[in-house]
Amino acid sequence: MAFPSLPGILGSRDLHQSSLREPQSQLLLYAWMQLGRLTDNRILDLFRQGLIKGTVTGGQGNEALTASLALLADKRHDVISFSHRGLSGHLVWSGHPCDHLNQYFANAASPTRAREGNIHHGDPATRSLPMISHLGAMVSTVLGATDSQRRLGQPAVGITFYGDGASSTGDIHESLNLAALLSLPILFVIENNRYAYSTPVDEQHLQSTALHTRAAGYGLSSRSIDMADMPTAATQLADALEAVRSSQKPLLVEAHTLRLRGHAAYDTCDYLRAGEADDFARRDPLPRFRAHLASAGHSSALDAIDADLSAFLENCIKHCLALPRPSPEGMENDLFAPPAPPLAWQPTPAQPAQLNAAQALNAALRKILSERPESIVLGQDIGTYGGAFKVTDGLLAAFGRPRVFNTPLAESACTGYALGHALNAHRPIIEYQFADFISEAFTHVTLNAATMYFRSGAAAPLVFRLPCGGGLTFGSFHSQELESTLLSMPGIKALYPSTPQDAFDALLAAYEDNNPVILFEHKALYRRAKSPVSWNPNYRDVWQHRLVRPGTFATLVTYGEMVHLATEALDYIAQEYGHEIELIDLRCLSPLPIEPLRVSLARTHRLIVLHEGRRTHGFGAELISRLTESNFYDLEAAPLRIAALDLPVPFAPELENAYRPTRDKIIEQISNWLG
Ligand SMILES: Cc1ncc(C[n+]2csc(CCOP(=O)(O)OP(=O)(O)O)c2C)c(N)n1
Ligand SMILES: [Mg+2]
Repeated sequence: MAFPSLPGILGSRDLHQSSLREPQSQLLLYAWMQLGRLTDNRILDLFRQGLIKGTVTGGQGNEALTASLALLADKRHDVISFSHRGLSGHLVWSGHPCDHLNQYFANAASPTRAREGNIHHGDPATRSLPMISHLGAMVSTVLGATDSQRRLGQPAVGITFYGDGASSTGDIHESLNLAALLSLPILFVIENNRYAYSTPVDEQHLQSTALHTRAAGYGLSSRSIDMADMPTAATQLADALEAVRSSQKPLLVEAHTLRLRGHAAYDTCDYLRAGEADDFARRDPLPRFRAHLASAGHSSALDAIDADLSAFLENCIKHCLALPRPSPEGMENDLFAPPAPPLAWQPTPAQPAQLNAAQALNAALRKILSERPESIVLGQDIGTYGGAFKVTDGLLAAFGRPRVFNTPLAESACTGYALGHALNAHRPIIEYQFADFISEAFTHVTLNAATMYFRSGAAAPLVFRLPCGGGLTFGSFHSQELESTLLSMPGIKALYPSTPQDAFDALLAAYEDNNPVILFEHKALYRRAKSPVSWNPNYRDVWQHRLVRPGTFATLVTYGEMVHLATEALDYIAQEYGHEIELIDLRCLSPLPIEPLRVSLARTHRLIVLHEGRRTHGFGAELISRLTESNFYDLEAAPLRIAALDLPVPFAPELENAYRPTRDKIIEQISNWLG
């Protein structure tokens, strides 16, 4: 069933700076603003009737800002992210109003397939980046997608909206700095509506009406625009947008805007100061703009627009209320983007070279950078210095900036930036100096990137390289194994190679996957030993386990550095006890290749799980649960779990050895288990 036809006045979604003075342009702008207001008002009614769930954060009072910029933008190239007050902008930018109503109704055909609610959507195909709730997070993602556009030679500007409250988040500050450093054409727009939930802006910042002055700290220009007076404000926005487009530099605009219905549907606004509500009503741009147009002789045109839009909106609501509800069927198949065919790799290096894991990863990065023009490599100190562990040694010299570049010390924004690239046309490989520092980017990794495909249908091909693990006396903040923490969040794939060849193969396999993939790189393996590394046509096998040694007495499952410790321990056990224990290197931690473990266990009847991470909530808990569920009647003994102590990683070698599994402790625990 086709959506109701758009009224004629909504026939255009483009406004040009030069035509803003023309009555037709102003009526068009008014019409889109009015559609936004009417829609937000009806959404509130429908929410109160129980026909819309979740929460409703209305854009009433903010229409002038988001509709103007959406109309003025070049929608063929530009990138945008709206805030939770941006419905008017969404309506202009893409789709039919019914698409956006479907999102609110959580209908089957909603842009997020009902997997996200309210205004948490976008349109990745037209570079409207789907919003996540975490305030501030969308900004860096716009930076990345805009940079990706620029690298493709597109004359794009990125426009990103955030509130006065959000402007206090670290992500915003990291993003302002990053945009300044990379000289990105970004229009940062603060929606200063004087409140963040119930907190007045003067409890947010010292300069409550001059948030834009912060730009100077990053070497950026800024402007302040009062949105009350349209069309003057629209002209000022057009000038700001044009300034970014022509200068190709970031600009911060503080728009003094309104939040007329409080924070959300349930907000009684008791916290407003005396007279403030009246002041808001007086400054409402929509009736002021209407009065301005009426006084210029357009009353009957305005009346006709209002009537047409109201009738159209009611038709849209009726239409959407009759559309099918979502079904959970097949939902679990949509966590990951479907497998893509292998990339057309050159079969090089054909001759095996003796490499350690760091060198193997370097070789894989060189291969990717030389064969795949869409690849970029970024991280702290990865340029001239070659990375803290020299994995990126020589890449900057060989491939140059901007394909290989140092990032500022800003894991969160740099991860969002990489995600923006991935959503557009590039495939970033981002190195975290130590795995531990990914905690700074937790939102972007586990909520923004990891959920992207499920909630928007957009693939996010990204590789996160994590030098992890201990045994090197680096203490609590440079030694952690974070696989169970990160992988308890759905939507991330993960590989954990234990040999130089697997490291080489894993990087290629991770790179060509259409999902965010974590590559765990145990630091002790970087220089552990050299072994032959060459092009392996079966490089995709790293998504499966590797049988390290066959056995009949028990199955030991492990990964990473522990594969090597376990090999030594099992040699000893075989000699001392005559028990041949099968050793499986898991290699892939997500999605978990569980079936081969079941087959092995059905044959050996005993299970040992070994990992370097902590015991409680550790990865072994998941492995043992799953295998016990499926193979309970095969088991002839209680499973043995060998893991680190439930402590922060201690520093001194004596303490760290007591903390994490060692060859001798593995032998001791298996011996005790044998009884
Ligand atoms: C990082 C983060 N912390 C807390 C929240 C909960 N929250 C949602 S909206 C909001 C207030 C936002 O204020 P502001 O940025 O000024 O935007 P406004 O709602 O005023 O448009 C808060 C605290 C959130 N979404 N994200
Ligand atoms: Mg606010």
